[in-house]
Amino acid sequence: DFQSEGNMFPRDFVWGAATSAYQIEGGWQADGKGASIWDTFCHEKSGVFENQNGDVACNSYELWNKDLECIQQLGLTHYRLSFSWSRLLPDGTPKNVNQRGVQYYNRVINDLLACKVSVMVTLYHFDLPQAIQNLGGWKSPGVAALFNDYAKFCFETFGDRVKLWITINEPHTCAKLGHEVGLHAPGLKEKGTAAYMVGHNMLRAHAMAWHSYNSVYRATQKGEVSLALNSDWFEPLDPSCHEDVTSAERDLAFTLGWFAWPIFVTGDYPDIMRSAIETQSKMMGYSGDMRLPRFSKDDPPVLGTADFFALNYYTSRKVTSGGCGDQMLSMKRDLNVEEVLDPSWPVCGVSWLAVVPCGLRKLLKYIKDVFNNPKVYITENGFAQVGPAQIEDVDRCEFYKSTISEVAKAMEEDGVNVCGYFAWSLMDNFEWADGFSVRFGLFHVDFSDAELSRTIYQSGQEYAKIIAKSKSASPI
Ligand code: GBH
Repeated sequence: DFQSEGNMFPRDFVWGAATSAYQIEGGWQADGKGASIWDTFCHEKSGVFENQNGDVACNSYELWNKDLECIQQLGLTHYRLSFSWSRLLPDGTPKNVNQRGVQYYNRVINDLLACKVSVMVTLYHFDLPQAIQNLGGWKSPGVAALFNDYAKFCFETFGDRVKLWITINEPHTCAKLGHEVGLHAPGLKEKGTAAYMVGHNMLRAHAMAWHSYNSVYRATQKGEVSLALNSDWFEPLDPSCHEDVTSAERDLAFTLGWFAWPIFVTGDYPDIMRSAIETQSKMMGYSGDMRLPRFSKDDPPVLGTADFFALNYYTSRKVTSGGCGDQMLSMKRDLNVEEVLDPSWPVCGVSWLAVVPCGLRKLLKYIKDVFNNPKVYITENGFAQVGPAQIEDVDRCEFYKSTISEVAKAMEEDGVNVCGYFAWSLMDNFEWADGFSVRFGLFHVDFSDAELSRTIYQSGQEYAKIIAKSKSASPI
């Protein structure tokens, strides 16, 4: 049995923390690395907080040993990192391999394994090689085959040691913030069209890579491949109001369902998503190509291309109908919901992050029921600080304790097959459009100090305690 404090997880439960390349590495042009769209986006001053950038970030490219010390101090069983595609392949293709980049990730992986820490690698966490953006980026159908080449290169080079792979992190965020809202690189604001095309090409890219692994590498390497999907938990503002209920369903379909339905349920997008988009196309007299594409028989099938479910969960919303002020075609108009926060939910540092640990339990139960009871890894979950850093982050300690206890309840009481939990993030880092003003770390990073010194937060100590307890008190 699991205790509610979360100290009775199965013995093989995965306890991790996560980071991503652009957010921590720095070394943006060290040793032959090619530029990525985030290098370009930041240098073009596209709206990042105080025009900050990830040129140096936590300098993990040079200070990896410090990160490893942090990982050991927490007692993690697993570390989730991402590869910088353009560090390994500066022009995006395996025609030119940057051996210094290969050496860097070899060292990281080998050091982790030597310390008995297993590795989960994300191949793509928002940082497309600029050379591929120049060919049209994720909007262009050809990107899928290029991604597949990159993925095969990584399986071939690192797959003898890496057994957990995430192809793409948060296609929803890449599509929406990168191509609809313009808050992320490449900063496009092509409302109501580009994001669906990008999402489609990401699904095609993911599926190709999964099939490559499945047919060429799985038998010898014996690893598992999935993609990390982010979703809030959405529930109706008034559960007795039919429109609120369908609005919450629509929100789930447009966020999680967009990517999970094709992979886990039908091989196609959710009906409610397709019909909502088609209705708007007609209403707005849209005469371009179909906005939400169809999957082609010429591509490898997407259905069944995940060996586990990887979930990034941060927050929850109450949903009610209407509320779309957009006069023009847009994703927001297609979705046509209004999202509100329950007044009882505390909002941590960043405005979008209401703290709702019980929403994670509900979302996990939903995933079990709707996506056929998959193995689930929570690949990201965390809590942010804004303003002067506080090492004694009592509220974040409470956050981790209550969230992990909700995970235990999901396992024990709802029978969800949760295999692991990764805190976001190992350390404070470059928080995309928020620059260094928002801190998600279990370790504080002093960005004003040339050494970029890492100091454990109280929440880091709390997490280490939870892990230690779990390891010593496991029932199985
Ligand atoms: C994750 O996304 C990312 O994978 C990770 O790199 C990042 O550091 C972490 O979150 C913390 O943010 O600005 O109002 O448009 C989490 C999912 C989806 C949460 C988009 C923020 C934007 C809200 N994100 N959402 S808004």
